[in-house]
Amino acid sequence: MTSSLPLLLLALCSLSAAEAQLTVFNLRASDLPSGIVVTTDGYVKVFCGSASLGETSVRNNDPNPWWEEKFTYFQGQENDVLRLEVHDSDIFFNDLLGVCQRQINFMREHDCFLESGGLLHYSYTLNGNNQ
Ligand SMILES: [Ca+2]
Repeated sequence: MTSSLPLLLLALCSLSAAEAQLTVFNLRASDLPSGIVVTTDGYVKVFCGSASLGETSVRNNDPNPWWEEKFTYFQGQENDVLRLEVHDSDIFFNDLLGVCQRQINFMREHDCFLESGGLLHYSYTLNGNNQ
């Protein structure tokens, strides 16, 4: 199927904007840049709109890390902006490797190319009815 077609636009969908539970999971990256810094120690910060959902642990010295953390937000809404920031941890400062940002919709798996190189894959669900 074509569930990962990045150009598929679903903006015309007119679902209810009721609050729902957003769950972000299955975060993994590949080919994170390792030439600029001594080691690539990746972690991800997760945001929905202006809310911070938290951040993953740091995967030390791994250009192809994955993270087991799940992030849940109970006030998610269709078309909220889900934002994931991939950072490289360092002793003195943290480098931002790239930002993945897009509106929540039916597309539940994404591959996002990072500004500094590499790729971030993530999945999410948005559950609207909990009655
Ligand atoms: Ca580092």
